[in-house]
Amino acid sequence: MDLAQLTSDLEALRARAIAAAAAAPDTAALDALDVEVLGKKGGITAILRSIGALPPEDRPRLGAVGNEVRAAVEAAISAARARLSASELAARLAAEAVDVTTPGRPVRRGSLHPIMETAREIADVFAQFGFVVYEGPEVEDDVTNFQMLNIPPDHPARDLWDTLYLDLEGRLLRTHTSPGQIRVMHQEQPPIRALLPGRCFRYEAVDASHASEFFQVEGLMVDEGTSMADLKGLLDQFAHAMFGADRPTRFRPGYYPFTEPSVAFDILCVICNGEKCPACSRTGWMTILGAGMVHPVVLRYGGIDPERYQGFAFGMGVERIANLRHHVVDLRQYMEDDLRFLGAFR
Ligand code: 2NL
Repeated sequence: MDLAQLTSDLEALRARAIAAAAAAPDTAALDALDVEVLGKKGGITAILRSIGALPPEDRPRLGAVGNEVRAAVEAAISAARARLSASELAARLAAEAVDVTTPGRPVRRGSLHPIMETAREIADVFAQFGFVVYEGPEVEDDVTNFQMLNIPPDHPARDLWDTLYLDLEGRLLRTHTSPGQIRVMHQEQPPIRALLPGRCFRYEAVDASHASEFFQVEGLMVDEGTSMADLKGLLDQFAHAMFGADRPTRFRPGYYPFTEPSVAFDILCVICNGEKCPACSRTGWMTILGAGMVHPVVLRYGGIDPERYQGFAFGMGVERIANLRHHVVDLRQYMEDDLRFLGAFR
C-alpha cells in the first residue's frame, strides 16, 4: 500500500460519491450516501485506516487528501440536499394544497314537520281573532273524554270512536282534544276563546286514509250572546285565510252529541272548483271541519251557566287540512320520515 495508491482510491471514491450525490433521487438516498462515504464505518475512514502502513513522512499528505475529499463530498451532499429538499417541499405543498374556491358541502337545514307547520298556520289565523292556545293531556279519563261531552257509556255515538283504553279505571288515550276544552271551561271564566291543538288516538287499521294517531285542532268560544252567525263569520275568515279569499264556503247540517245544532263546514272543491270530481266524491264540495253550538249540557259540565252564556265549538283534522293544501293523498307519508317528502313543504 503506497501513498499514490491510497490517494487514487480516495479520489475515485470522491468521484463516485459526487456523482451519486448528483444522481440521488431523494434526501433519503443522500442520508444513505452520507453514512456510506463519510460515516465512522464509511469509505473514507476505511481507506485512511491504512495510513499506519505508510512511511511517517507520507502520513500527513494522505491525511490532507482525506480531509479534502471529505470536504468535497460533504459539499456535494449538502448542495444536493438543498436542491432535493426544495423540490420535495414544493411537491408536498402541491399535494397538500387546499383549493379555497371549492364549493362547501351543502348544509341540510331542518324544517317543521308539515303537520306541525299546518297546525301553527291554523293557530295563527285564530290568534288574530283573540283565540289563545291551550293544551290538555294525551292520557285522559273516560269522564272528561266522553261523559262530560254528552257521550254517556251506553251512548251509540261511542261507536264513532274506537278508543285505546289504558286500564279498567277509565284511563284512555284521548280520542279528540275536546276534553282539553272541558278543562279550559273549568279553569277559565267567560269570555273564553280557546284553541286546542294536539295529538289524538284511535284504534284503527292503518291505510291511506286512516291512522291510529292524528292531529286535531279544536276551538271554543263562550260568551254572552254568542251565535251561529259568529261561528259562520269566524269560519269564513279561517277558510279564506287558508284556501284563498274568494273560496266559497257553506254550512250543512251535521251531528255531534256535544253540539246542538251541529254543522259540517265545506269549501268549494280545491281540485275541481265545484265541477264534481273524484276528490270531492262528485259533490263539488269538501268538508274541512265540524262545528256547532255547544250543547247546554256540556256547558253545564264545564261549570258554565247555559242560561247566561252560549258557546260555539269547532274541530278539524290537521292532516286533512294539510292534504287539501298540499294535495297529499296518502296519510302514511306523514309518518314515514322520508326527507324528500317532509322537505317538500315551504
Ligand atoms: C271534527 C269535529 C268537533 C267539537 C269538535 C266541542 C268541544 C266541546 C264542546 C262542544 Cl268542549 N264541541 N268540539 C264540536 C264540533 C265538532 O269536531 O270533525 N273534528 C275532527
